[in-house]
Amino acid sequence: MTEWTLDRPPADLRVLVSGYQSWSEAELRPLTDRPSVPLMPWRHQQGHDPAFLPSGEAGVWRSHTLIALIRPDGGGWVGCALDAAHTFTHWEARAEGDAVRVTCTPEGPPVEVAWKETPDVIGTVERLSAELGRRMNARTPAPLRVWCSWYAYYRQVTLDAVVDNARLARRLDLPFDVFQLDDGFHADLGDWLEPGAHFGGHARDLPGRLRDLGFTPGLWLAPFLASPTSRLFRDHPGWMLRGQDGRPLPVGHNWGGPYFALDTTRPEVLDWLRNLTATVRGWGYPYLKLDFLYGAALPGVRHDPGVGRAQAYRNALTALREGAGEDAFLLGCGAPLAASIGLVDAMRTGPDVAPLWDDESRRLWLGDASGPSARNAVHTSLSRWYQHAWYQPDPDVMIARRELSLLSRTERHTLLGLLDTVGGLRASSDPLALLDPEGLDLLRASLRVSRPDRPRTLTESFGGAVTHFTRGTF
Ligand code: 9PG
Repeated sequence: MTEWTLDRPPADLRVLVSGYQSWSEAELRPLTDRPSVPLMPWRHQQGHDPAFLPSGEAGVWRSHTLIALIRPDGGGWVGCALDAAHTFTHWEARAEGDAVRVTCTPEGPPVEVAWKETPDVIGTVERLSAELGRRMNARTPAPLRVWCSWYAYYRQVTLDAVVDNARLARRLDLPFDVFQLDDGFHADLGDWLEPGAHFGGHARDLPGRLRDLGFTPGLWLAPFLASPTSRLFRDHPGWMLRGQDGRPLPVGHNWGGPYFALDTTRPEVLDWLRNLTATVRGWGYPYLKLDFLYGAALPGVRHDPGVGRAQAYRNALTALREGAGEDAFLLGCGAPLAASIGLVDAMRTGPDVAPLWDDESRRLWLGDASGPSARNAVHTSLSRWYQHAWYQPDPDVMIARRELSLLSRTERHTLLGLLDTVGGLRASSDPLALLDPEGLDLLRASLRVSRPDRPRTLTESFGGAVTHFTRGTF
């Protein structure tokens, strides 16, 4: 552990924290505020690092990889790990009487970190983040425009619905690059290669039809997970990450029940993962949304206890990359952020968008700002603006429809503006037949903002609003 003490700092310091994985909240808050801890225990695994949860104490802020303390004049202090391949770097800033104590604790082998006092925190955050990206050979390809089935059809998606949307997109001349099938096509969590009963077809039959319409086929997988009812689990119960009691460890609660994660320190699991992405690549999917990736980085009992969490995670992601191919486009989601640099092309940098602005009861009363809402998605991905040097950021989808949505017109336009500010991947998930002329204009605008020169600095993209951001009024 390394420690720094700031004696008598200004009273109105703000703290910028990055969160652990895609869905963990990242924010800029007065140091004296109290960070929230989700009341539901299963959210600790799904939205946070269970080994380093938010403190829940006023004035005590925890962050992964990067932390900054910002004075009202824009100066302050920045701490940043300069490598994340083997180590999760835990930062804590603690207001204590007249001082602030900052500690940095590596989980894993020692790691080089930078700690700087600076007149320009925003600029220093960007420079250190770029340095980390360079050292880890970040992949930052040109942005893509993606239609994704999730926020249109959720698990009720069918093969025909995706093809119908692709046909309509072609007819309307909507400039999508990728049509991506999300959750809902497979037999069970882990049984990716077998069709689900409601999908009305087989995922391997979709790519040809999308290609004929001029789109690149994309597919969603949660490759590290297995449901207790899956064939994967029945055939290989010994492949699961275990708890201290020796039993498969439940690693979250979704899809109507708990689920397990693969132990990626087993060579046969890495072979299985390599084979999975090679198979779907062979079906014709060069674009993969790899979701719930936190499953390979959880604390637990592994076959090889000598492999740390960050390394177990990177080995697993490397196997997926090897199977998919060097030229595949991999979007990480629900993923430890810095540990993914160099292995993914794009990364979800916030919680899910939903067709509503804010789920205030869940956020404030249950202490969980990782739930789906437009507010949570843009609040967190904006607070991670500097991560464009790590991968292409994906702030999640635009929702332009009026039907099947609680977003007001103003909220739809605000969502568009904030997604544009983050830049990176441009995604949409409306059933296209639902869009009225105004919705289509909004959708086109959200695709137009896709640009290869992502915003370099907040000042460029926010203009005068940058002061509001650094002052914490956003
Ligand atoms: C498919 C979805 C979509 C979406 C992903 C992810 O913490 N949670 O319980 C939780 C559940 C689902 C979720 C995010 C968090 O959504 O982000 O785009 O692909 O899976 O199931």
